[in-house]
Amino acid sequence: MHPGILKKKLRFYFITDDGATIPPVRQVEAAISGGATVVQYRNKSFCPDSFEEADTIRRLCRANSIPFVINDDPVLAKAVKADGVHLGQSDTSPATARMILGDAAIVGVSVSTPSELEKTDIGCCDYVGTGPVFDTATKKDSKPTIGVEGLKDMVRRVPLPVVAIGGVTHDNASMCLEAGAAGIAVISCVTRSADPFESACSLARVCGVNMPGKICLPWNDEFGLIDRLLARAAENKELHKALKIGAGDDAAVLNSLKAPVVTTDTQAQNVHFRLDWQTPVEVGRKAVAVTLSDMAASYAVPVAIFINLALPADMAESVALDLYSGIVDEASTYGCVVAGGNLYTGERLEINMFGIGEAMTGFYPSRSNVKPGDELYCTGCLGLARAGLLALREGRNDCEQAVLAFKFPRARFDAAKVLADCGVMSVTDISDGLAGDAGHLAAASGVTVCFDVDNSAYCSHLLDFCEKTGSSPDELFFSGGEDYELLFACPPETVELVKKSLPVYRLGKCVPYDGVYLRNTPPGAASFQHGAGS
Ligand code: 3NM
Repeated sequence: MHPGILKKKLRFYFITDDGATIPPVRQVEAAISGGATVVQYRNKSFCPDSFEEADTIRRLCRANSIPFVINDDPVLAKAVKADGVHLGQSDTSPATARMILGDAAIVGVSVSTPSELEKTDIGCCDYVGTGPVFDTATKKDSKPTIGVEGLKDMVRRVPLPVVAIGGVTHDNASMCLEAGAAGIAVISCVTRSADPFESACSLARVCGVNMPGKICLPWNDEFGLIDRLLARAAENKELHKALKIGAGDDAAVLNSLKAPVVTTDTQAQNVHFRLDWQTPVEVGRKAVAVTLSDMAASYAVPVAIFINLALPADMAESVALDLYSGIVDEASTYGCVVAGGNLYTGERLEINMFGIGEAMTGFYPSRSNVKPGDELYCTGCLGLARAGLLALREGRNDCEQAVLAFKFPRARFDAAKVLADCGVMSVTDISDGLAGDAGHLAAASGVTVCFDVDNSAYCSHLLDFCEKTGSSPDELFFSGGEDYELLFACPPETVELVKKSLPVYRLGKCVPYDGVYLRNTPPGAASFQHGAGS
């Protein structure tokens, strides 16, 4: 987890109580619906029978996008697939915990005093818990209280986020935050309160975090969920005229299409999107735009889409419903109906989408139609979506336009219509980056593309991003993927015709194949390949 994101998640840290009258699962429900931002499972008498309890709490945390940490034991954390572990001074060392759980895990450690800090290898940790700040009856073997001054001193010394623990309540939590703590950790203030939910809400208010008011439950009712998804898909009645039989039956029946065009695409969690960067609605919208972009590049008008959805068992039902809302809304902006789909349990959220459309014209553009002498152009800003991805990865909040370009690409049917009307014969959408997609055109047509890019092709938002981050505009322009602008090649006189209706940007020209497909690419320009976590 990115340190900036983890720091926010540490704000309201709830720890389960193995001595309270209400069971830990109910405690966690109250804490999460009241606004807790991270949950630690602490059970000093853990036995194999407790495993189910830990697993239920993990599923609740997952469904609510809340990190789930296990107290003391990294092996147990691994076994219950927790997001991390919190270690005491007498537990396994942070380095061993890191080895067991891997780089992506959250590793926290309790440090009470400067001398403990000296002995602790915090280089392997993500945060430090410090206390007891105030008197506590919950931890029987607790150390002497360190007070707010002791907390301040630790905040000064520790180069990681510090979470204040021990006797923290709504009355003193703000003192801890003012002392520089990234967050507060509580047990009894929630678990021993007459109303744990209200108590969590009061703490959330002091911490300045959102109070959801309810808990999201993991989906577990396939047929019920399908009905609710279908209800969302049925919202735009007008678009359903494209169907004789729509979603909900064994198969959809479409009104006959003269020249059907079919395309497919997959968006997979942690490969194409991340739910800590994008909301489910945003993910749904982008999945549609990306799928339909191929159709725009084929000069087809979209008619219907079908969705095959893999949902992790511990994902909240609300994620699937929001995803579908994004899908239905985005599809309807292109006049396209959601005509059916399928649902299954998968390891990660995956949206496999199929689009069916109808050809706009009597001819089909193809990557293999480029002729020597054609000019190479694109329909909009390149590299900005990749800049947005980098900004999200780095947790930057000063690159709004770049992030918008990454999150909300458009399938360029407007541009495709102009190119089709002007008779442009060779088009592709830029999903892999300019160098990659120009390479595809060149290889399919057996020509060489000589780049000679107009300065005006570099949009101001891209240049602004590069100035702020020290990135290379050339590298992003040539290698950044996912802009979904159209790349096209045609004779110079056709370009003049296109320019009357559409702003386009010159990238170079095509010449007879001379032994390489691409000439004049700047150093480092390579097609973007999806890797884990991209
Ligand atoms: N660790 P309450 S104090 C689990 O000082 C724990 O490291 C502490 O419970 C430490 O919020 C503590 O009920 C107990 O005071 C916190």
